[in-house]
Amino acid sequence: MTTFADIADALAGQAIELPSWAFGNSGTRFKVFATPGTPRTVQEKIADAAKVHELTGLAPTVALHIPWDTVDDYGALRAHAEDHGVRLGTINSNTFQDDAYKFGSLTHVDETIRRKAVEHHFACIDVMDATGSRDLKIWLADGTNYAGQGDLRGRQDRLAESLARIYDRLSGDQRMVLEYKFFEPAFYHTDVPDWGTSYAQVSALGERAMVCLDTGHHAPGTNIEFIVMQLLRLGKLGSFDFNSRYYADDDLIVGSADPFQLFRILYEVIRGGGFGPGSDVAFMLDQCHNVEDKVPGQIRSVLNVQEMTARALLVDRDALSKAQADGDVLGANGILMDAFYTDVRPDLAAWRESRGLPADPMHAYATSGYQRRIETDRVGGQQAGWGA
Ligand code: LRH
Ligand code: MN
Ligand code: MN
Repeated sequence: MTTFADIADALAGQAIELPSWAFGNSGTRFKVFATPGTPRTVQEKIADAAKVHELTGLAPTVALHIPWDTVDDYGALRAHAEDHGVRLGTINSNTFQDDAYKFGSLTHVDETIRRKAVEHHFACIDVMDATGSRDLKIWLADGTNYAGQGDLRGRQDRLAESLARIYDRLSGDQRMVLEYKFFEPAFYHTDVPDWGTSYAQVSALGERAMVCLDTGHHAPGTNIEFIVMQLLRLGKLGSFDFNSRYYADDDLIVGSADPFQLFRILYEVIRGGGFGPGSDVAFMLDQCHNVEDKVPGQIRSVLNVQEMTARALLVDRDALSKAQADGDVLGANGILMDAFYTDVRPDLAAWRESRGLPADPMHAYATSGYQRRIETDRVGGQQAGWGA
């Protein structure tokens, strides 16, 4: 039997990166609702992220999206983050909002467009140098809408060449993580649609190029934990973008739609050595809060990840291995389900208090007065994405 006391130390090392864009207003193509208190600047997004970390101890870094979070002085932004008790994390590039990229960016047939996209990534690496960030995250909207519209093979070859130019620019311990997504905004084909394509592309680059797995970027019914297992087995799982989905890339609060799936994913992460000392898998959120308040939305999200991590750590792995070896189908399944059904919330509350954190961070936020303050102080908050 594994008990909560056995896993308490392992939990202390957990870190979940918050996306700056989760604090901005977001919505669908039908409507973006303005939420009172929304940050007006990237500095205010960082202040909100720091509040999440202060109350949970779980979110020490904030990811930026360039150009959404462009500032003149990244050294000053880094100092601003550190003054608030957090650090700047992953730098996300963006080649999906410029007219030039209508028919592709790193895959475009026109060398001048490809160069523009590659140079945007060089600029992102300059930002990383100033912020001290380790990871450059690349997600491409590149793809086509109609069969025959593009030469699939040629686009893949140009992608390889563009990525190599970007990879060569990295220095020190900087890494590139390549995110895949099976559709949207392109609907016929996407140039990096699946983990296999991402894996093939990053493997050709070298050790510091890895795959980013966004949980919302798979077809319904995909066994995501299997992909997690395989990428860890191959040493190529660089990072997660966590969120929940019912239908497509819904970007809902992680663990809200299917907590059991989150548990199964985290179990494979732990089983595969992707959690704890010696692992460099980055845990990030990639979510948008369309109708709920954003700061508590992020607090709920990191707590959900923590809770499912605790349950996954509780799996009695020795007993599970034995049941598996014995061909004890229902016994093995029962061991996994026992851990999943364990209510760890009282233990986690006590664990937090023993570390000087509020037992219930959601309640602590609700009674802190922070939401009222930002609603009064900030008028005209921004849409997610369109930063300072
Ligand atoms: C694409 C994506 C990617 C982007 C983010 C805003 O759907 O998941 O990670 O950078 O959304
Ligand atoms: Mn993502
Ligand atoms: Mn997405």
